[in-house]
Amino acid sequence: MQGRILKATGGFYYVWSDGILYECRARGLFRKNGMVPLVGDWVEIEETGSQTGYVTRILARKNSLTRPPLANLDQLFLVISILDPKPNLLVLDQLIAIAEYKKIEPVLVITKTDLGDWETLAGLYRKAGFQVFCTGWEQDSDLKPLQQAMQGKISAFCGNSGVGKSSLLNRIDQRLDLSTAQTSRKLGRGRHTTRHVQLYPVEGGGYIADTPGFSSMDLERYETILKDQLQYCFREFDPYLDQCRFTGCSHTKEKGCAVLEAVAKGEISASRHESYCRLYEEAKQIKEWEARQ
Ligand SMILES: Nc1nc2c(ncn2[C@@H]2O[C@H](COP(=O)(O)OP(=O)(O)OP(=O)(O)O)[C@@H](O)[C@H]2O)c(=O)[nH]1
Ligand SMILES: [Mg+2]
Ligand SMILES: [Zn+2]
Repeated sequence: MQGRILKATGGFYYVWSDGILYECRARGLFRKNGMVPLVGDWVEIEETGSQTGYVTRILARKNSLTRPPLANLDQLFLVISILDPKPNLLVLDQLIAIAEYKKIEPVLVITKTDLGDWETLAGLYRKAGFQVFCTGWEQDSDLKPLQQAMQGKISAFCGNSGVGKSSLLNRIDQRLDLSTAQTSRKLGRGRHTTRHVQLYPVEGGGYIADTPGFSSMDLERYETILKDQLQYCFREFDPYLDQCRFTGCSHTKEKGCAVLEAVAKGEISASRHESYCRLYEEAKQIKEWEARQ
């Protein structure tokens, strides 16, 4: 039997197969070959009861992420709030780059538009070539288009703790009834409200994952992108990459760099290029560090 893992918690995998949710354990063999089943995985299961079983095989993955731990994503909704917490563009650009690297379409969702200027941020990322949805208390014009963008795809909401991921999913589909900082404050559960990754069915087809938020420090040991690949993870650099004077241009400080010229002319935003330079420096160090091993 085959099915999809919708939730993983406490050593159990919840596999949806043919209209039944099976509570499964994983066979020991996964530990041996170092492969851990992920939410989103398409797996083979062996029934041991009417709603229990074993995960015996993970079918080939389209892609996977370690944080949030998910497999087979079509798109990643990167959720950032205008305030509370304030956007960290370096972290955002890093997440976008990782999504691009893994061929997962990054889509931006700006929340809490009631708390300040959101048009500048939306404009910046639209100009860079991304789809951007904007929502806030008393701004729900993008809820329907956002719901439509989720249909027929496997997507995830990803972003800092407290940006309003769960609140937004509740507004899109009231039946979800996810706990949010607002509803759980009384329980005194601390900063993080959502505790596990779970895929929920989308009305009209597809799945959407709510994920626990991270703090920017968590990202240090995130996926690494090789420095020479990083340029391809900034989509607005594309038209300029073959116009630099030197082959192997790093697009950080070279004379005759077409990317730098585009930044100077305002065709590429300075903040995106700054993130690129910071990530490039990090990528360089990782390589040197690895080489020393
Ligand atoms: N002003 C304003 N506050 C919002 C909005 N959306 C959510 N909030 C508030 O932001 C807080 C955090 O919301 P959550 O939905 O729990 O955030 P989350 O991203 O799911 O957080 P984690 O589960 O910890 O990752 C709550 O107190 C919400 O009421 C909004 O559009 N405007
Ligand atoms: Mg949440
Ligand atoms: Zn260049």
